[in-house]
Amino acid sequence: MSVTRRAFLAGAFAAPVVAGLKARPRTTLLGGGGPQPGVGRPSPTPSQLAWQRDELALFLHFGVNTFTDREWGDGKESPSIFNPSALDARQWARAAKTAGFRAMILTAKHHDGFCLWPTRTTDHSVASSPFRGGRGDVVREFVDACRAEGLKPGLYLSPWDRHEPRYGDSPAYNDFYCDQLTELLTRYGRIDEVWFDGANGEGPNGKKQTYDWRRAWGLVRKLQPQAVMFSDAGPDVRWIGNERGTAGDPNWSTVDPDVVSFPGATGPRVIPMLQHGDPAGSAWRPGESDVSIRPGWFYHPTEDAHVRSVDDLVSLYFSSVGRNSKLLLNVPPTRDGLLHDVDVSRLTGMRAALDRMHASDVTSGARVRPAPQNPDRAQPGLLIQLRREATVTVAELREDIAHGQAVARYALERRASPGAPWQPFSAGTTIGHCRLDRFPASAVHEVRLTILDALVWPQPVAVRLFESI
Ligand code: FUL
Repeated sequence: MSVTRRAFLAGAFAAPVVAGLKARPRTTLLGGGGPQPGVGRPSPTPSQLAWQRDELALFLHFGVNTFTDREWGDGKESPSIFNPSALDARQWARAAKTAGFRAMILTAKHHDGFCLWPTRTTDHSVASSPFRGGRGDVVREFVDACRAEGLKPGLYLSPWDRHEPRYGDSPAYNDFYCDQLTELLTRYGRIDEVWFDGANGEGPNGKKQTYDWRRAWGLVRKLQPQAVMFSDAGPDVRWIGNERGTAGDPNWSTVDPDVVSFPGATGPRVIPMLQHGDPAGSAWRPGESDVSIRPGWFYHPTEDAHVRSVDDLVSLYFSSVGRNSKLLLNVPPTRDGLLHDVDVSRLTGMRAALDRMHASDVTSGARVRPAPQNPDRAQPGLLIQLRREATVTVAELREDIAHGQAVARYALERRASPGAPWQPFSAGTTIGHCRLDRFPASAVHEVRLTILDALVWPQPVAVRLFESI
């Protein structure tokens, strides 16, 4: 527990201060009881909490498209083209770990229907390919590499399957899909995330498939109860509503589940709900921001010159992790089965840049007190007096979301030196698991955080300020 957090617990939200927090209509979320922090409000399961605390996951789009130079295969690809001769999943995992990622998600099957594991459900798999003489299993190598590097494995199994003839014959295809899920969730030990894409295109027979989501979700719960399931509609974590790596602002981790009740749901309220969540929402469903380091999701040699820059990756971190989301960054393996050197160097550069930004926590050892209250506004706040004057470029705020999310609006002010006037410094909406604000280098001696609006009495908010080195 940080010094600031300890002080906040001890002081800023002790009874006299909390008692002054404006009673807002939304406190009815408490179900009519007294406004105690978190009581009766949606809060994360242990798996959702662990998922969010990981902050960074690497996405790996890999399959026949890697060899055809396409983004969406049509299902007619011959397995004979799949031959990543130098495949080394440990190289993927080492690159991820070195860059501070804590999980990886592999496309076990994309829309083309080609399976990266030797499934019993179809011949359209690695078992029919020249990879490792037809005895290869990319999912196995991926999971083993995750375990070896201490990363959590996740799997993407596309419901849309352009190869499988049963697609569009709804009950039969749903059986087939659940059989594939069962293989993936019983053969490889613990899987931490199952990624359901909402794409629901035509079948090879031109027929439309009706997915049985309740059944698929129930199967995951039964076979891997600790895994979080991702889709537009969760049920555990939601798509953030775009593929640009940008969470909404505000971004609540709660949603109204009726607005996005199944993956692929449409309507005017869907994207705003995915982007922003809903402070009055009844389901805890934090947002995951998926985005690719390259223009495409799969590797294309022509995109080697279009890999995102380090600055760009750092911006993605601020617009996702820094807005109470998780960043799922796609880095696609090449035809050799390796992450490209350019991509790996950008990941390393991103880590170095983030480490430089966070190297000097000037709030460490600071004096922390409750802010004197303005009786008219009666908003809780916090005064942080640094041990020295510092030049600050990043502010990090964190709510203790184990009991839910509360803060709707906050402001930070600074004093450049003792006795100097207070100046606005930064302001924002939601905080949640992590809120990061970046600003031009600013001289700071003392900082005042004010919680301007909150659903309920907030749990302690941890504040850290960083000086760039
Ligand atoms: C989309 C897919 O259609 C893309 O190919 C990619 O897999 C992306 C992450 O999800 O819906």
